[in-house]
Amino acid sequence: MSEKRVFLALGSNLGNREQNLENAISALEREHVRVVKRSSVYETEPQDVADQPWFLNMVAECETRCFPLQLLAVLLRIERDLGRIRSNAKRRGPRVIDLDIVLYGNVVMDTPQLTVPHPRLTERRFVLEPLLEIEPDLKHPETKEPLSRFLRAVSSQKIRKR
Ligand code: PH2
Ligand code: MG
Ligand code: MG
Repeated sequence: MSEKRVFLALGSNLGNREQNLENAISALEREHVRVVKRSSVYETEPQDVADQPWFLNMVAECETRCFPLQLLAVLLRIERDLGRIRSNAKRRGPRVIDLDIVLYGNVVMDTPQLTVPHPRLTERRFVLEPLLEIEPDLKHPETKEPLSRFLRAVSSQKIRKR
């Protein structure tokens, strides 16, 4: 299989947040997920669950030969290796590291394990802004809408470049 271009969202709001992002990038490289571009790091207001520390978020453009579900398995393993403990009671709550597939080439898929593009991509400034910083002309693979169109609707979410 040829290399596929994927965009990953990275987030951390527990422990040494910068270090957690760096450790995740290094772990990706070790797993043959080659990071070709990285956005700035942004300090971002928590969404969904407001009562938790602010996040550091960034987006990485990567190349990989992994299929989507293989890539997901790699990301979940890295999260666990970096100390992430998953709990149903704390969904969308604080985490050492979160690694999400935002875009996988132009793939559109919806399975119980994985939905691509990320289902909340267009609602989240902390994903859209770093993503468009790396690749301003990206379009939604399903609707072909320019992703930049969604920025205005999320402009009240507080984020700032570090
Ligand atoms: N992740 C969540 C829930 N809320 N808020 C910010 N600012 N950044 C995140 O990465 C984040 C969030 C669940 O994945
Ligand atoms: Mg997430
Ligand atoms: Mg996740």
